[in-house]
Amino acid sequence: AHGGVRCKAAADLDAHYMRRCVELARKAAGHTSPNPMVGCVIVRDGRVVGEGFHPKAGQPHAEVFALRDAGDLAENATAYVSLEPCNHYGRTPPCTEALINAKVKEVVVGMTDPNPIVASKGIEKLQGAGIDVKVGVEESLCRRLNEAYIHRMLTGKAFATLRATLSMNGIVTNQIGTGADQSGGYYSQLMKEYDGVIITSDLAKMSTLPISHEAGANQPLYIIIAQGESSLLHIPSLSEEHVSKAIVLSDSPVTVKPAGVEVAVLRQIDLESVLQLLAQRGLCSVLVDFREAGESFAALLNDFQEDKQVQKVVVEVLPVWLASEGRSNLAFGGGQSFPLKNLEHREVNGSVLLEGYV
Ligand code: AOF
Ligand code: ZN
Repeated sequence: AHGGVRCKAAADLDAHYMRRCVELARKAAGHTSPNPMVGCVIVRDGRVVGEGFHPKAGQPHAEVFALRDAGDLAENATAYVSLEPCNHYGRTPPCTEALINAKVKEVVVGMTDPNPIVASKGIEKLQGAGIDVKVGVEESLCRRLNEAYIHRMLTGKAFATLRATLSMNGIVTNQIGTGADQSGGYYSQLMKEYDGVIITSDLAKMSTLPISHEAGANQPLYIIIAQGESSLLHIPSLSEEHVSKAIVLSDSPVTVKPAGVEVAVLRQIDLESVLQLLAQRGLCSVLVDFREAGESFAALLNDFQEDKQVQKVVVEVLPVWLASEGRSNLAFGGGQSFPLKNLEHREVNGSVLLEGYV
């Protein structure tokens, strides 16, 4: 019985340090694509001696920062990593080598890396060097952390989340809840975490582009859908700083456009080709921001469940009853009804936020 208690305590500790890895990894949210977010904690004799996370693609991996932080204390220590350590020379040398050279005794891994050039080879390499490896601690948390990275790796498409705000009577509205786009607000946080946001040219023309107000946030790439339009002269919010962060996707040649804006002409604008194009550009996640002025999205989003193009839905319900004449609801998604999975809800400044997976 004592052994059982000790085992449970050890498992609880493993989970505790892994949650810390995830917390560390999240510090780089919105900065790592096309790489995953990864955190690492080095523990020796029940004490944390090193911590690190992957800050940005091209920079060292989480393990390297944590090992540097631990210095000599990494010897005989346990390294916790939210993702399997890599075993390849990419932009940076393999983390397996760094862990072996540091003489850690044990490595606890949150999840294996879906990247085909890593896929379990990192674990095998560590085991081959005589290091104990434990895999799958707080695995669902680690998967959730990198749901977009995993999706892109497995499908070659960006992970898409559909977002909309509804009134109590189900009308789509352009307006978002009080404080939602201020620092700490849910919308500002989405803008920080997502690599890109898809909006219609109608919206781009009539209001300012959404931005994140979180400290140190990376602003998303603006993907402006312009179907059947040849002139985009007036996008008032495309200031100089935004120009490099915007791409217009059109199904017809755009003759007049704001200076400096990149235009990609697609034969046909369907969500699948858009998500493929974005993944090729290194985006892991994209928010499809459905606004009142977003009716041209309806075609894009038809059959999204059958197509498996949209992975997640975020709906904000405002405590307001809106005049309904001529207003739209979210009438797309194909002829099928289906439940959303892993539903979560919370109250944010008087609105209710619902999140679910398709
Ligand atoms: C880790 N720890 O912190 C990260 C890993 O181009 P590179 O060298 O940065 O390699 C990118 C790949 O390495 C990425 O696709 C993923 O498989 C892995 N990321 N691995 O051990 C880390 N960020
Ligand atoms: Zn690595």
